[in-house]
Amino acid sequence: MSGPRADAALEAIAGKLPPYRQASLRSLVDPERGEAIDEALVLRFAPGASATGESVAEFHVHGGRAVVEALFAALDAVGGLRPAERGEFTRRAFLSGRLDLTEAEGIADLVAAETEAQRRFALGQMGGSIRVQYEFWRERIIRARGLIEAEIDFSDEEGVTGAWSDRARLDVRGLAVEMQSAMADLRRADRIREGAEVVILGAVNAGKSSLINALARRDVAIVSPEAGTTRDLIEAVLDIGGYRVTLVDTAGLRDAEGSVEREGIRRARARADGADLVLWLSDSRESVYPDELLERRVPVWHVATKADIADEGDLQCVEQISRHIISTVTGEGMDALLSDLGAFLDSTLRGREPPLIARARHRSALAEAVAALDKALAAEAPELAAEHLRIAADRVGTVTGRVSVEDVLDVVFREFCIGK
Ligand SMILES: Nc1nc2c(ncn2[C@@H]2O[C@H](COP(=O)(O)OP(=O)(O)O)[C@@H](O)[C@H]2O)c(=O)[nH]1
Ligand SMILES: [Mg+2]
Repeated sequence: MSGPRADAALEAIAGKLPPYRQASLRSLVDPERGEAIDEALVLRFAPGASATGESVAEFHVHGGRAVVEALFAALDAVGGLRPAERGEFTRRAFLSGRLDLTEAEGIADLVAAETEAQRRFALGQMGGSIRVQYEFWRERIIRARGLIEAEIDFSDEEGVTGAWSDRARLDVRGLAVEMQSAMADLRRADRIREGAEVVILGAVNAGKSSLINALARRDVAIVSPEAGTTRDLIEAVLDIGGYRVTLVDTAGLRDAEGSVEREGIRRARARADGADLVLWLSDSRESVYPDELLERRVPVWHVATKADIADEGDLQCVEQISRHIISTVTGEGMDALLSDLGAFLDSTLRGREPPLIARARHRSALAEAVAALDKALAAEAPELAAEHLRIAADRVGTVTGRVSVEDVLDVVFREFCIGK
């Protein structure tokens, strides 16, 4: 419970108020019916020293549904209370200045985190990694604006109106470059949050579906000696080396007769174009490295399959062109492939610094801020430049929530679960 009535409600149900921050055992009693509900630990936090910044009280009850329902009924009888909305505790924490919007978003991500990389990224954000940078940018924009405004005042005195100084210009240009390069981080952040994508391509019967099944440790795709079995895209979500990865199995590439298979092949190529990595599979006994791979901008690893039924000569030949030689039947080469994938994801996604953009919201604010900085740089008149800088600072401020952002709040807190 959070808010001014928290203490009164706690007292009505648990009796004597415990000292702040000290877990205390109490009998919970329905104040209306006088009936015992549970034996529970209760906790109490002072306004200004709680998660929401308000007076907070907690019941740690035995979790049976009947217990919780009886407690809710008792709370209802106390009056003046209502169930929290999604993310309302965090929202109140934001409104009372305990955290900024990016930190609130970090909490939502931490609650939803499934992989190590997601957890690490969310924890950093919850701790202010993004807030600190945006506040720093905003301060520097405001400082540059102050510099220009001082020049405006000064030039009035001297009776000269001229262009604004090179010093302020240099600052603004530096800021624009920094913020622009941070915008490129959205893809990396997306990959950490949503997962990277690895697409399996190759000729029919190369063993693509067998590989996705082996990696997913379950039968997601139908495996069959009949060519052209897989015709649509099949996805499996995996955790490889702490990163979330969507693995995509595709229709084998060949000059297909049926229109359904042709569509499958078109989709396979399109999906590969947007992937982070392509695994090109081919049977060790007839290994080919088609030209179409060389034209791709996405990195491609050549993987030779069915090592168990290839002979010495075949294997010597594929060793020249393959990054990995595997067999899904014996498991040969599978560990090496997995650890290579883990290292690849780590090097592409981890980076030296965590991304400074976690969401599209951050990116569009940054884009608007950079556009305003560019306009300031293009402006001759210092008054105009100062106005564009004011806009830029405002846009950066919307990310942390320093600038009034009523309309953003619903978007940010909607994705929370109830009770956070
Ligand atoms: N011996 C052997 N056969 C395999 C291996 N991988 C796949 N196959 C067989 O090759 C055929 C085609 O496999 P599949 O995974 O459906 O290939 P796709 O068309 O590329 O999806 C099936 O009969 C599989 O059992 C392997 O590592 N060793
Ligand atoms: Mg298949």
